[in-house]
Amino acid sequence: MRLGQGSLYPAKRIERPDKVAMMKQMAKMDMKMGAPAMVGNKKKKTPEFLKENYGMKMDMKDGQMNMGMQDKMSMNKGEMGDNMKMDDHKQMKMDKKMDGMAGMKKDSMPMKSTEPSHMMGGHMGHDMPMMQKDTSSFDYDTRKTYFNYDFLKAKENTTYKADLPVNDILLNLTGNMQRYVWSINGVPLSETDKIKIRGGEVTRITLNNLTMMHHPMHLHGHYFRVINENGERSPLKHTVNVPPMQKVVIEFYNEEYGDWFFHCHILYHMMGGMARVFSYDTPRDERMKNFPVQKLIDETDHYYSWGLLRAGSNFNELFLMSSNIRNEFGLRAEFDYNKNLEAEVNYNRYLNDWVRLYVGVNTETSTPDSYDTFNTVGLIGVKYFTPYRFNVDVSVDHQLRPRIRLDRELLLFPRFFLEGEYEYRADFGWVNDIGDTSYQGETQWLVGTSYILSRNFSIQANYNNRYGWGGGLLARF
Ligand SMILES: [Cu+2]
Repeated sequence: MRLGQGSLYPAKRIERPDKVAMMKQMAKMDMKMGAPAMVGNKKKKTPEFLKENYGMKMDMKDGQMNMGMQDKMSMNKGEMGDNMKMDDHKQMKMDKKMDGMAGMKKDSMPMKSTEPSHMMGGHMGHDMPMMQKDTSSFDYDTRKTYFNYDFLKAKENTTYKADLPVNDILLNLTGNMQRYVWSINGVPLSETDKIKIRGGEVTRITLNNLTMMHHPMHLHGHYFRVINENGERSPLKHTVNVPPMQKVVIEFYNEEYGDWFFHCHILYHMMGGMARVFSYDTPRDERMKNFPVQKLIDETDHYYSWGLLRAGSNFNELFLMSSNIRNEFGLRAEFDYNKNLEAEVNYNRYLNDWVRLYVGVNTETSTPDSYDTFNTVGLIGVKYFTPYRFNVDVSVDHQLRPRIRLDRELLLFPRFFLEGEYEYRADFGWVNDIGDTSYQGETQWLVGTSYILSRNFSIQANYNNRYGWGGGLLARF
């Protein structure tokens, strides 16, 4: 069916991306992308440090990319040998000629921004699957109407008096897709102070997006200038979108009072911590008495709970998890049908995005096939989610038995997962009596596959060296 008289344009054919090649390519580029959502050491990892060390280092306002980056880009472009991309560039050139000067300026913006977007398609590191969705599906090259603030021009001069003092603030937008923690300058709202705004001076904020998602940043109670190519006629907005790996400068001058909320308007990001309170350091509005700032802050640091149940013919396994930004409570239990059981509860404290320390209690049946005796130990350990997505867990219990666990899940085909798990625990007899031997080792491993049936259910099959072959259901809730 066709509505209207407009000319028809065929949908663009997009080649199937070679994900393996893209991954290789990304691995070669030694870019640190995605600044941490939780920087850990705030003194060392200042906003300027984050800006320098993460991200694409593209300066959209100056209209040029950082040289180092550009070199890598062009090199990789060549290696890709991507026909599709060539075509786009040719087309770009043609469009420019036809549109003349005016069009050229506008075209040149999205073009610069498109390079990294393509490259990002096979983003390396921790956030790969989500990223792909956000960037590669959107072809910036051919969409000249791609949202661009340079299209907006104020009707009159919006500049402030030139002699006003200017307070420059750098706000890097940061986040971690794996944990879904979003923050500013690597610090979520719940762990920071208000940003002081002084009346009588211009507040100029550089929003530098170090994530692979768009963040429409919104400031309550103010209109700010979005500095663009229209100079003194830069438009006034209360919300500005900051595209992935790009920078937007805003400024405002207001004689307001009290506190004003500034946040990403993707509410999931706001709830994940991507927000700040701007404060004029004057008393808050009386009417806000029942809404203390703490209430807002708590909103952005909720506990979320989820679980996983593996119900199998050989053994069953249950995971329960409850976590906010810094803290996590976990339960893991496995049991078979012959009275063998192991359960562990732990409390984890995140030091940064990938590392957590934990304490826990582990209990397991110490006589095979019987619930008669249990060995219960307290333990302390560290978990690390590594690049290439391995979970590493090293701990020692109060019987001085070190333990290492490794696991990895791999999406092999759409809906089809491969998983592997390995655990080794040694006992050197420092506490326990292990007889004449110098040490005893205990290994447990599992390889398995699962196929996603629905949001909550998968079917699974696995081999566990303790429980043998088996299969059944996997439920997520
Ligand atoms: Cu956001």
